[in-house]
Order: sequence, then C-alpha cells, then structure tokens
Amino acid sequence: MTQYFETEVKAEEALLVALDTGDYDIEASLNELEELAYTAGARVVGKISQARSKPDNATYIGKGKLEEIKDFADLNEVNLLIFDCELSPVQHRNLEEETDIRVVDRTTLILDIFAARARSGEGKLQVELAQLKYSLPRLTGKGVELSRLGGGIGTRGPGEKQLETDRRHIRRRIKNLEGELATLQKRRDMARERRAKDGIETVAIVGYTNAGKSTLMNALTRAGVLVEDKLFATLDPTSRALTLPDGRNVMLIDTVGLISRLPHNLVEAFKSTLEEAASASLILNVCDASSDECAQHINVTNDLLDDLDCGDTPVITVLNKCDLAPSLYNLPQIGQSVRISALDGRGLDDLLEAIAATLPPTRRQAEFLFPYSQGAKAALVRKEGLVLEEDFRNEGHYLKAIVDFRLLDQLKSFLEE
Ligand SMILES: Nc1nc2c(ncn2[C@@H]2O[C@H](COP(=O)(O)OP(=O)(O)OP(=O)(O)O)[C@@H](O)[C@H]2O)c(=O)[nH]1
Ligand SMILES: [Mg+2]
Repeated sequence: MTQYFETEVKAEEALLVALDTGDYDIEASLNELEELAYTAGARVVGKISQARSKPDNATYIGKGKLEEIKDFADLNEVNLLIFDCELSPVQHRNLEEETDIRVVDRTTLILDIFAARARSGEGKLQVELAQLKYSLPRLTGKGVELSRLGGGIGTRGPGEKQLETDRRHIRRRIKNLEGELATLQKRRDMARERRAKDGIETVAIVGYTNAGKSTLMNALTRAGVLVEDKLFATLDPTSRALTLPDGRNVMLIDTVGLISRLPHNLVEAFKSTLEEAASASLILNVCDASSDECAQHINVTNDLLDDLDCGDTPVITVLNKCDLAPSLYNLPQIGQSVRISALDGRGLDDLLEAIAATLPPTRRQAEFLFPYSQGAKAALVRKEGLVLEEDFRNEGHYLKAIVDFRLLDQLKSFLEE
C-alpha cells in the first residue's frame, strides 16, 4: 500500500482579535487589519472583538474571550492569531501558551510586510533595524519555538537563527545598521544640497498606503513604479523629472505609504526617507476620496508631517480615485485641494496647474535684446528658457522668454526693460 504525505505548506488561516477601548473605530481597524493580513499572505477566517476599557496586563483580552477564541480556532482550524495592537512581550508569551497557536501582533505583521517588500539596500537595512529593535525585548519565550514549526508571518526578515542569538549580538548589529544608515543619510543629504544649489525644486507625493501615489507618479511621469492593490507596494522612494505647464522642470518623489498607528520603530528607521519627502518644496497629500476613512487618512499624513516639522511647506490635498465616486467632482472646493483620477487621468491638468501656482516662483518672464555678436547668449535663452516671442530687429536679436532667476541674473545686462 502506498502512503501519501501532505507536503504542501498549509496556508495561514488567521483569526483577527481586537479590543474595543473606544479609542478608534474598531470595525474600520479590523477591516484594515484584514487587508494587512491578506497582503502578508494569510487568509482571514474570522474576527473577534471585545469591548473593554483597558487591556488585561497578562493576556490582553479577558479570560472568557480567550476561551471563545480557543473554541473558534478549534472549529475552524485557525493556525494564526493576529492581534490588532502592539502586544507586550509578556502578553505575547501568555497568549501563545494558553492557546497553543502562533500569535502575531499588528506591528509584527506590518514589519513582516515591509521585510518582504524591501528592495533597495537602504530599505532592507531600515526594515532590519526596525525588526531588531522590536524583537530585542521579545527574545525569550515560546514564540521562537512555535515559529520553528515552519516559516510564515512574523518569522521573515532577520531570521530565526539571529533572533536566538544573544542580545549582545543583536545590539551590535543594531549599532552597525545605524552606522550604515547614517552613511547613506549623509549621501542623501549631499544629493539634496546639490539639487538645492542647482535650483531644482522637489515635489513629494505622500499619503496613506494604497491611496494611488505610485499610480499618480506613473501618470505624470511614466516612471513605471509598481502599482498594486495591496498595502505598502512602495517602500523605496523613486524620483523622476516632471515638466510643469510653465516649462519649469521639477523633481517628483514617490514615497512609502503611511498607516494609522504606524509602528514607532518603523517611523524611526524610515526617518531619513520620510524627512527627504518632508523637505520638499511642495507636498502632495494623496488620499483615496472614495474611502469612508478618507478624512482620517488625510489626518494621519498631516500628523506625520507635523512631527517632521514641515509646518511651513505648502501642501496640496489630492483627492484621488474620484472615478469611483463621480459625484465628488461636483462638491464645492474646500481649501487647497484638487480632485483627480490617477487611473483615467481626469483632473491631472488641474493638478499640474495647482503645482505650478503653489511652488515658490523661481522663474519669470523677461525681454532681452542681444547684439548679433552675442549669439551664444541668445542660444542659452533658447536652450534653458521657454521662448514666447522672437524677433530679428535692426538693433539686435529680441527674445521674450520665461527664464529662471539664475539665468536672469547672468544675462541682466541684456534686459530690454
Ligand atoms: N479606481 C481607481 N483606482 C486607482 C486610482 N489610483 C490608483 N488606483 C488603484 O489603487 C491601488 C493602489 O495604487 P498604488 O498606486 O499602488 O497606491 P500607493 O499609494 O502607491 O500604495 P502604496 O505604495 O502601497 O502606499 C491600485 O490597485 C491602483 O490601480 C484611481 O484614480 N481610481
Ligand atoms: Mg506606491
């Protein structure tokens, strides 16, 4: 008789658990956690929540709820519990001991998604740093044992072996990572200074994850950035040149998406990337206008921008995905905002006009008259400026053009005003 063994790795069947303390909308939060779980590769088979004023120190949820979870898990073959919070090391250990099921919290889940998606060297270093800092106080306990049963969410990244090595080793690694990141940061700062010196303005696209930032980037510049209906498709910033309607060239930067209650360690680790976006001349806060959570998502971005000290940077709120709710186009204009669909292109011209109008002026219109002996100077205006009118007069070569302030300064002796 032949015996067959199941060799296929079993998909992760997850049960989501949340505590409703009244601090935030629990239903929306659980839906988002489901998206996160799906992005990380798990299937959600149920959601359980408990109303309670504050978490239990030992097990996060109450004893009765824990029994309910165990019963549900037995019946539905749940092999992963995802908690919609950041569990303390003690809570984490107790929960795994009580239920005998692997437990992952929201922070671990997000870190795990980041780990799977980091592409660039810097992105990988940033994620590893965040993971190590998070795992340091959680080194002991049953987690390591359970995760040895075979891969899955919460076990990717620095790897199980590294987690088992002693804290000293991890601390040393954290130091090294911080050193490497500091070097990269220096390089980034220098590039930024060079751009500032060359008078290149930057426009940063920031906003909640899945809002359509990369789609907008692609629509405006054909950058070919990966677009996905999953959370955190983009981790590494991409930049591309963009020509505005007034002829100005600026640099557009696409950035990592944000999420509410973003794990502190991730914000820390990604600080240099976020700061680069925050130091732009103009920020586009992109949101999914068709989502019920839109207003809240805009606030998450604004709060982060406040934390990064960019109170003075102009922000345009970009209400994206208006094709999903066309009546949005008819609403009265509130503040500095533009309604677009990055997917079908509607509103993109308005957005470009708004960008040009909001960016601090670096160019202006000027009239020049060059003696015919100064052909090279006239050629410079034609090359770098936007020529509006041209005339070959008796007294010289006349040019009316939009030029930047540096060129204007260089050619001021030929001004016709
Ligand atoms: N209907 C509609 N869908 C859109 C629009 N813009 C983007 N999407 C979709 O929304 C999903 C997310 O788009 P992305 O461009 O990857 O979003 P993102 O903000 O870069 O996401 P992260 O990089 O994960 O933070 C994709 O499925 C897009 O096709 C739009 O204007 N209308
Ligand atoms: Mg993206």
